[in-house]
Amino acid sequence: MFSLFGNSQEPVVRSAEDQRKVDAQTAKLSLYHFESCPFCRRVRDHIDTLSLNIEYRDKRLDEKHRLALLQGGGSEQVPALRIEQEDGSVQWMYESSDIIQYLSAQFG
Ligand SMILES: N[C@@H](CCC(=O)N[C@@H](CS)C(=O)NCC(=O)O)C(=O)O
Repeated sequence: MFSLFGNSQEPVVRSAEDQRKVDAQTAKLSLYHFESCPFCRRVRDHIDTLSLNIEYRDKRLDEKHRLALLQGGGSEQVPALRIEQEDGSVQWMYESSDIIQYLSAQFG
């Protein structure tokens, strides 16, 4: 069960070196969202708790992001995580629970 009112967990603290490594990995990720979406907020809260620097792309504020989401991922539903792989291929992950699980497994 999740709260619509955010979470109060303390953010992860890493050494500067470790954070640099994580930042290099998260540079390949972007979160498509919009501000008032409760599922998006849940993912953003988790990103904050994991101290991840992930670019946010608001599909309501920027038509280019909405189109990229629709054309790339096949659906306008948010949250959606865009994952660019080492070989340049792109994967789209929908469902807040899956995104949270993925981020925890990678960076938790
Ligand atoms: N089960 C999904 C639900 C996501 C969802 O319902 N998102 C809404 C916004 S809060 C949405 O994208 N609706 C379609 C739309 O806005 O185009 C999840 O947990 O991520």
